[in-house]
Amino acid sequence: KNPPTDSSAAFPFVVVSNRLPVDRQVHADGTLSFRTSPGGLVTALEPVMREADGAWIGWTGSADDETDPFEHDGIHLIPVTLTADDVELYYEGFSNDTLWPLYHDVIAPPAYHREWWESYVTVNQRFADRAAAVTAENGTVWVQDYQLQLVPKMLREQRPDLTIGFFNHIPFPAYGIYSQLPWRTQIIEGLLGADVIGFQRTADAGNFTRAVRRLLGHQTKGTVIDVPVEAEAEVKSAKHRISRVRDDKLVRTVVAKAFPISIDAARYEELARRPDIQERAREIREGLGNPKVVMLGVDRLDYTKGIGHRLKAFGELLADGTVDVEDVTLVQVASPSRERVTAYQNLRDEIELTVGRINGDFGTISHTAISYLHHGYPREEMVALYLAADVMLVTALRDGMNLVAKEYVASRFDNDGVLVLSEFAGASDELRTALRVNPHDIEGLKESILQAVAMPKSERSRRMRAMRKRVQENDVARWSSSFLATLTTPSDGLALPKAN
Ligand code: GDG
Repeated sequence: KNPPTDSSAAFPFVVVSNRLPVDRQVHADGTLSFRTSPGGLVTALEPVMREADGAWIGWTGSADDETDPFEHDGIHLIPVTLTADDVELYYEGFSNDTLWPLYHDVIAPPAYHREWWESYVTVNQRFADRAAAVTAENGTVWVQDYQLQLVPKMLREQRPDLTIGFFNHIPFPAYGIYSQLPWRTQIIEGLLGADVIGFQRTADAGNFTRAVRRLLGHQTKGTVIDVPVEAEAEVKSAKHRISRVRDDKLVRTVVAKAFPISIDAARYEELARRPDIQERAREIREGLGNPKVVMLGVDRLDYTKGIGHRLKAFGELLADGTVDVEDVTLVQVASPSRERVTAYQNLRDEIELTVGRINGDFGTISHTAISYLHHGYPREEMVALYLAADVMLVTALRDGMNLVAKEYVASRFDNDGVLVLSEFAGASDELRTALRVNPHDIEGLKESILQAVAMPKSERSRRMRAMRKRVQENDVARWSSSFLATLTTPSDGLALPKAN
């Protein structure tokens, strides 16, 4: 209906995410520049973008920023402006204080405010309009994550010629939880505007499909959902996804299935093999007083990550005398996150109080129980930490995937190190030889930590080899190519007879 408005800027492949994959930097002299932000998504999509002459639509991260579209490292970046109000209502409010806690099994109570929802609709429409304006005829748009769940439908309404994909990076909750959301039907309808909806785990895709049946009554079969075609315009386009069902009704077929995300595994191994990074790992251990066992936690400071449960288990092991502060030390990197949202401010206070207590109770002049670091670090330093850690603790209460678990595994080319991994992180579906734990079970968690600390070398190596194989084979390039293959090559069985 509305072809691209500017043919000079008609991109055949467009990615849409809340944030652009760059960070804005303000220099001492007041000038601005952009630096590619390190992340798996950029790494995965960079080659695809270059080959397909793609564009990326998103926010620069600064309120009221009106930067014009620009090219960076060979990718076309198209900024969407968010006002200070949008940031407060759509981003900090609805995205991070409604959807985030709701989708993570209400670990923190979600807040429902109608003005946050209204802002979510307005901002989603702005992203959809932008995508509609710059995507070439019959092009492909890939929308990312929970901040933009209404974009697929809004985009299809304007541009039925497009192939639209959506990937949800966080969990999708069971219906009993999802159904709390006052706007539950609108969100499901928004997502169903896509041709393929990707989730981290099979269970997430199942939860979504059940919500579709419960709320809209659409027929579903396995990973395929039949969505009745409403607008005549939809029939003309993307014919390969339209089929005729009972009573001569036309339906669009939408696929909802798991595509577990991953990391650039080779890049992590390459860093881990660098002599300077290995030297840095030795320095880190020395700085900690060369304890027998270094344990590590790396998380954004978020209530979903189970940092408190981890600290509780470690504190009790020290109190029981099962573990000695001279032998075992815990390094906890808690990178600052969403610092303007109250739940995050409270969490920080709680964690820092606990760390202070444990260190006060059990530390000695020469040995600290917990080295707590409320900073972000360069990736090189993260890899040095992974190499320095005998035990990696991932104790999330709910986590879409958890890339830290995969990064630890990818870095351990020495086939050593033990991963303690929550069964509530998506990664536990794949990393079957990790020591899998239920972080709510503090006794069980303590036992797993002790098992990790005492694990013989041969067992560590056997478990790590199996995990490494998995992460190397299923890296992030494989993730994006399998999603895009499903998106762009619909199965023959769904084809509409030529006569139509
Ligand atoms: C969401 C989902 C899903 C952390 N601190 C520093 C730093 N990091 C890096 C880690 C890792 C990334 O940030 C965190 O990724 P996670 O997957 O662990 O968690 P979320 O941020 O919650 O991500 C999650 C993911 O999306 C992808 O789909 O797996 O479930 O919640 O890469 O290394 N990196 C650097 N310095 C730090 O201080 N350089």
